[in-house]
Amino acid sequence: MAWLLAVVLSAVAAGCYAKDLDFPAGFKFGAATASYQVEGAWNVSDKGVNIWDKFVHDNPSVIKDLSNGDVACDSYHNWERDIEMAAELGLDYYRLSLSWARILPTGLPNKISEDGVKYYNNLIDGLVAKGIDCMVTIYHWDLPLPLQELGGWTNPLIADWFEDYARVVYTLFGDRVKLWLTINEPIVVCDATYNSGVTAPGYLSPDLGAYICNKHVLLAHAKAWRLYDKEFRSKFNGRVSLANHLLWIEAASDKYEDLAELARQNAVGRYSHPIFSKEGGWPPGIEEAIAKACIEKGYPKSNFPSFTLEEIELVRGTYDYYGMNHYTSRLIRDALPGENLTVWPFGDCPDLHGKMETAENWSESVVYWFYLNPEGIRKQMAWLKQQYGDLEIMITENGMPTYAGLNDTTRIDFYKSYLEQVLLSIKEDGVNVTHYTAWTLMDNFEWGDGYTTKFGLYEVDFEDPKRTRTPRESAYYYASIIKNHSLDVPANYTDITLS
Ligand SMILES: *[C@@H]1O[C@H](CO)[C@@H](O)[C@H](O)[C@H]1NC(C)=O
Ligand SMILES: *[C@@H]1O[C@H](CO)[C@@H](O)[C@H](O)[C@H]1NC(C)=O
Ligand SMILES: *[C@@H]1O[C@H](CO)[C@@H](O)[C@H](O)[C@H]1NC(C)=O
Ligand SMILES: *[C@@H]1O[C@H](CO)[C@@H](O)[C@H](O)[C@H]1NC(C)=O
Ligand SMILES: *[C@@H]1O[C@H](CO)[C@@H](O)[C@H](O)[C@H]1NC(C)=O
Ligand SMILES: *[C@@H]1O[C@H](CO)[C@@H](O)[C@H](O)[C@H]1NC(C)=O
Ligand SMILES: CC(=O)N[C@H]1CO[C@H](CO)[C@@H](O)[C@@H]1O
Repeated sequence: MAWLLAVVLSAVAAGCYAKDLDFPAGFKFGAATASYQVEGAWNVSDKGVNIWDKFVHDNPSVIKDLSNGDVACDSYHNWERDIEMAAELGLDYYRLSLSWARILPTGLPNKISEDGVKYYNNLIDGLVAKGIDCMVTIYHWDLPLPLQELGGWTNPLIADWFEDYARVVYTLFGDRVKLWLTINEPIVVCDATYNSGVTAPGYLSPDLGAYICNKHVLLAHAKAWRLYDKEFRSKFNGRVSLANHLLWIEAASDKYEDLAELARQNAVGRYSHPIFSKEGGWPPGIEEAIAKACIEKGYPKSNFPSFTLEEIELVRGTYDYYGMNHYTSRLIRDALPGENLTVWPFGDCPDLHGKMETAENWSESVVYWFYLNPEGIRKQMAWLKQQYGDLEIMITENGMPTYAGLNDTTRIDFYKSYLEQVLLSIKEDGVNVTHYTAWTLMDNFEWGDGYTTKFGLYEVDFEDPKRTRTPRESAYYYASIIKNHSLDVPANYTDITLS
């Protein structure tokens, strides 16, 4: 009888295994890009200049390979090919971003560019015709230059400028776009930008810029969400959130648990608590911690802005789901006296005297800030649920960098290991994850790394004027996951036809 029992048990095990690798019915897969990283055509027609155009032209040496996004993937001209790739992968949706200055050359709605609108209409219509939904980011870092010259995200009026821009794009595209993200990664827009000076507009403002910007992006997001809720939701029935960049932070040892929690509130909470928590406002402990840091640095009082009660209510609850970009993890411990602390977000945590480390068994990628820790994505989502309740989570970016080459076994392993953790979140932790977005559809201008590192499912030949795209092995793998609705993909998955 033993052999029969063994056969039955292994059949049960195989059955469970297959089932456990299946995604829930209705789970959706997408891939993402961003306007400045793919579009090129920086000076066509009446497009206005944005802060990335100016930053890379004025400071070519800040980009590793001295490159820029003037042409990038030339998606402005290759949009039909982009749609074809999205379709052959079987994507349920494509996440793209709108270039503010391409639509509103002055940044303000006094003038709408016909050519800019036509480009996005072609792209959106083409996707819809193939049955692919659009997830549209309204702002992915390319601020029109005239608004930057008035202070950009440090000018409180930005909330109104952004609301006006949002009204234009909801009006133009809202009939076909049902998933909106107001702002991509505000922690990069604010903290990385003003604390490091190495992203556009390249303006360093330590201890001040990031804090002011932090408040203004929240107000801008909130106004754009409320506008949709009030004037567009009943007509278009879409959903709006923002995409936060979440670095998962753990204590380096038990004695740093409180520090780790404060660091999570600093990294995630400053851009989430005001929107997603029941009570709203800044996260617990943060105002006090930053005030202390400011006084220590010699300021007479805290540089961190407070919210009025009215502002707390304006921002609180302005979401229809949680949009999460996730890449990597860190361990945190107390800094040693005199220890050199680098700045947020991929450095240390100077305001909290926290030193970041990585675990020995997290393998390195080709990018200095990126270590692989698949369990981090699951722990991050469990933390979100514990903090903000049972929200719907859409993973709006996840992916890994490699060097050039079509045989990207490490990327396949990455998607497999991270998606396994997503399945565990859903099935073991009861987290309501409904969307997964691969970053990125194709290689593109990777900000400070230029074209030296590649995140694409498709390789792009940047030497070729046509910017030819070729599927990597990971593209076949991802297409097969989507087709199979499971991580249990057939062994012959590379036989799928991609062009
Ligand atoms: C646009 O920029 C390119 C460089 O990327 C330049 O060669 C071209 O002359 C510019 N076109 C116009 C109309 O200014
Ligand atoms: C501190 O770290 C920064 C960034 O890595 C480096 O440029 C600087 O030289 C370091 N300073 C000291 C005193 O080690
Ligand atoms: C790293 O080691 C920890 C502790 O042993 C373990 O829980 C975790 O699963 C390991 N992670 C990886 C990526 O191997
Ligand atoms: C997940 O969230 C969506 C949207 O709110 C909801 O329709 C769905 O029922 C939720 N699923 C679970 C398993 O809670
Ligand atoms: C890709 O590389 C791996 C590891 O080097 C190798 O096992 C595999 O056969 C290669 N696949 C292709 C299609 O070349
Ligand atoms: C893989 O092999 C199976 C069985 O031979 C076949 O039915 C299926 O069509 C193949 N898949 C692809 C993508 O060619
Ligand atoms: C839903 C689906 O197509 N499932 C298939 C995934 O791949 C495994 C292994 O080839 C098949 O057994 C499933 O039927």
